[in-house]
Amino acid sequence: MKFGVNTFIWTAAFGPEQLDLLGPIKAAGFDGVEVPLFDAAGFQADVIRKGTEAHGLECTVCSVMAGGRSLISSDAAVRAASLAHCKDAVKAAAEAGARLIAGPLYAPVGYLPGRRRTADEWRWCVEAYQELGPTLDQYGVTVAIEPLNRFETYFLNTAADARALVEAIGHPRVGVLFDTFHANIEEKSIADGYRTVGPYLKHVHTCENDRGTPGSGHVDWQGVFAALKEVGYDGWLTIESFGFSLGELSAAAPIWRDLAPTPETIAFEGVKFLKQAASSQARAARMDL
Ligand code: LER
Ligand code: MN
Repeated sequence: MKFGVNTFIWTAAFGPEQLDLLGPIKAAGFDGVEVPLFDAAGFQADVIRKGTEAHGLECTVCSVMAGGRSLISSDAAVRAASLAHCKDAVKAAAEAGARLIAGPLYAPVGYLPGRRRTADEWRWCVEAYQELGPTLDQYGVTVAIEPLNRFETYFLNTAADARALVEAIGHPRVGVLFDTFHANIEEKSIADGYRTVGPYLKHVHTCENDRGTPGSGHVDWQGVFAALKEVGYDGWLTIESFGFSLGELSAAAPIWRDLAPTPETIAFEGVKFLKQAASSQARAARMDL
């Protein structure tokens, strides 16, 4: 498995001013960084590629539907523009050297119309991803769709629904990002959520129940690592938390207090804990044999 950190902990954008983050991230033992993509046009693929390569880091991309975009809008023109944006985002991610673009790529985070999703919305989402498939193949990029908790979306909340969605899409480069923070709110058992996603699991956000330092709260990490082993997951474990100045994302995924003394505490203490938890799980699994 590979360990990553989402730079949302520090910043909403990643450009030349953020390159100083990469040395300490590498020194803390991470294999890669996850960089934000709100708008393909403003995404600094070249800076990211050169910066990560220079530090021996890999890169994944976390994206959200910003600027009024939605793949499930009742307005066909909005859906078409949003799909075009997703195609541009896939190309931009590939230019940055990323093989994975992940996030709640269906509706804006925090969009809550006060009703359940409709069959039309589900169909529009399936059709959009089926149309995105050839672009994913062309650029060798996988997309991992993230269910969010009920306070951040009404469209996709659970492991079961995320699996049903990617099964309906039926493209090998479309899978699920499953985040322990959301699962802690929506699943009866976080570990069983990972078992439900099973073979469709393409990315993991390893977050504590309050988005503080992994290992400092009540997420059942032993259970999570056992489930990841059972489903044969060998991808990224990426720590995600949010700073206070991420524009519309700060409003939609709000954190209004310090969860640790510094953002670095969440990332750098968190990765130590996750590495230890992963290796003790591996030891326990060997002893079971
Ligand atoms: C939002 O809560 C989240 O988990 C992110 O991965 C992307 O917005
Ligand atoms: Mn997440």
